[in-house]
Amino acid sequence: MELYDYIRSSAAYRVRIGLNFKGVEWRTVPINLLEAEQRGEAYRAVNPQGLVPALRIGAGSESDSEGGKEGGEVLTQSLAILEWLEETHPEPPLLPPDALGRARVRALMYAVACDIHPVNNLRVLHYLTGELGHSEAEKLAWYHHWLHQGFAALELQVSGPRFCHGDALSLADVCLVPQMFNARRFELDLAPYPTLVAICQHLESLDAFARAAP
Ligand SMILES: N[C@@H](CCC(=O)N[C@@H](CS)C(=O)NCC(=O)O)C(=O)O
Repeated sequence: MELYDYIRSSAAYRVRIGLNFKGVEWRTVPINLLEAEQRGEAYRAVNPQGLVPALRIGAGSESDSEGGKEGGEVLTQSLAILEWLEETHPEPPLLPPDALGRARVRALMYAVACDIHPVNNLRVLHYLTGELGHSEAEKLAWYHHWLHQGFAALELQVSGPRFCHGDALSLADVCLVPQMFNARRFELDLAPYPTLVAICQHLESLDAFARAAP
């Protein structure tokens, strides 16, 4: 498998953790977000959204005679990729065996990936300081505001002290660690979130997470 990847992308980081945890073989295809490669024609042919990650699966399955394409299928959206990975590589699991547990894990992962992350994405922050003319300080205030709102709720929702849900690794953990990494980069005060910090410290010591880290 080939992962269209940028080292500091939280969404790509989630998928790197998932791929490592499932023990599949993959290689990275770097897309430099700082040089706007994600918006270039070549990458838009892979993912018209112009966002990383994208995962190419089954590469090489098409013959060269069919237009010399890279072959295979391209999956986009980190959560869809992780769910696909879970369905096609069920062991070791990243979702609990019970329906209630799965709903809880998905609620936590969506809280991070659908509510916290999108308003703090690179293109949103660039729009604030570019077209809308806000200062770096205002950008940081925006980032901290939305992170604090999201993390305050998450701190109350996670089980801890080792995992977000119960006593096993799940997709919620896979989403939490990259968001915490990002929060540290933007110098968010994590003192109000001792449970999230403890979970993250534990997860970052695990092999699949350590090898995925930026
Ligand atoms: N919902 C998407 C989000 C993907 C996304 O926002 N990726 C960011 C990096 S974390 C990106 O490519 N940003 C490029 C840009 O903002 O121009 C997913 O989960 O895959």
